[in-house]
Amino acid sequence: MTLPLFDDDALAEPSTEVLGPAAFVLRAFALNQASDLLHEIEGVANISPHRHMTTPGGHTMSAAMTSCGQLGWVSDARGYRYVAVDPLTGKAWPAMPDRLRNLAQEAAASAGFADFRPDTCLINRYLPGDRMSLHQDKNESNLNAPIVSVSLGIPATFLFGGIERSEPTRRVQLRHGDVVVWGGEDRLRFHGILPLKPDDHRLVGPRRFNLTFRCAG
Ligand code: MD3
Ligand code: FE
Repeated sequence: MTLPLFDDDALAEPSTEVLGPAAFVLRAFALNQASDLLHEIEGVANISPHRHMTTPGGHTMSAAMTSCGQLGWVSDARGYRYVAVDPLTGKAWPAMPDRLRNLAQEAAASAGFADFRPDTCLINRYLPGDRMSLHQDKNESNLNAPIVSVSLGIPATFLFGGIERSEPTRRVQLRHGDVVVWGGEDRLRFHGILPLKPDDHRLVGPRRFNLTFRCAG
């Protein structure tokens, strides 16, 4: 049987979808750890709360963000960058919980990337209607390392394009428990998230969390 447990969930049975030469969707990879992961996210957000950052162009991002690990991602009028101190609290970002790091490392290994040691995890929180416009992730110092992303909560339509913004995009549904690994030649693909539809996840509520593990420093 490969039916979802609930409509919002990844297929309950793990499977791998190949998106590119070095990009893989690991369906349901994090499904059985979801409630532990949500507790870890809560612990991080109790120290460094989710907040809406401003883009260099002066727009407010619709997803709210926080980070854990040695570095955290920030955006403001001066640009996008990774910093060791959370500008909201004036303190170091909360440490990356072992459970989160281990999950990311296992996902990377099962996609063929051994010894993935992320130094940051960006935690995006989306409410219905929130989106993320097409972009590349290239502020990380080590672009040879993959990015591992974990989706929790209500589903989202992920857009993934080419190395040039003008290339066509594919749509991939990301559900509660899905993990995606992007490395190699797929690492610099343009990607984004369409506005989330109104929905309510029985465990997470009317929201979606996305964790992205990176080697930024
Ligand atoms: C493909 N987040 O935080 S995760 C981001 O669902 C971001 O919140 C989205 O894009 C989200 O930067 C998408 C999937 C993802 C993450 C990084 C990638 C796909 C990627 C980097 C390169 C190529
Ligand atoms: Fe991104």
